[in-house]
Amino acid sequence: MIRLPLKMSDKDDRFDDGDLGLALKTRPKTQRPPMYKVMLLNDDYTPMEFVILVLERFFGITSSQATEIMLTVHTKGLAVVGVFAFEIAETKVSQVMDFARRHQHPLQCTMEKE
Ligand code: TYC
Repeated sequence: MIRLPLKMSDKDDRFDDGDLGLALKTRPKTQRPPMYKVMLLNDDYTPMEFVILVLERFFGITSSQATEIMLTVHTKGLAVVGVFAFEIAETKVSQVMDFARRHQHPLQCTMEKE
């Protein structure tokens, strides 16, 4: 009788040495950098149109999404506009705060570790 060599296949669990399971359970040495939520806060004076412009200009958000987010801030008091790495979040906050100050609006933008 001629014995054919056994064929190794992914579906044949006799050849499953568990490497994949081990790899998944092993903690990677590299960690992801922390991410930061950038939020807009409501106030009684900043015009709605200005907030929409800020969202479009600094966050690349479409005008219909920007309107939605602005209304969320207006009704709930604040909303997360985006989540970024530290330096990008910091830049967004500065850009928004500078732009609002230059236009003499009290709009507040803050960031918080996720
Ligand atoms: N509450 C403001 C108004 O009624 C509008 C507004 C929305 C202001 C969002 C700030 O982050 C803000 N004109």
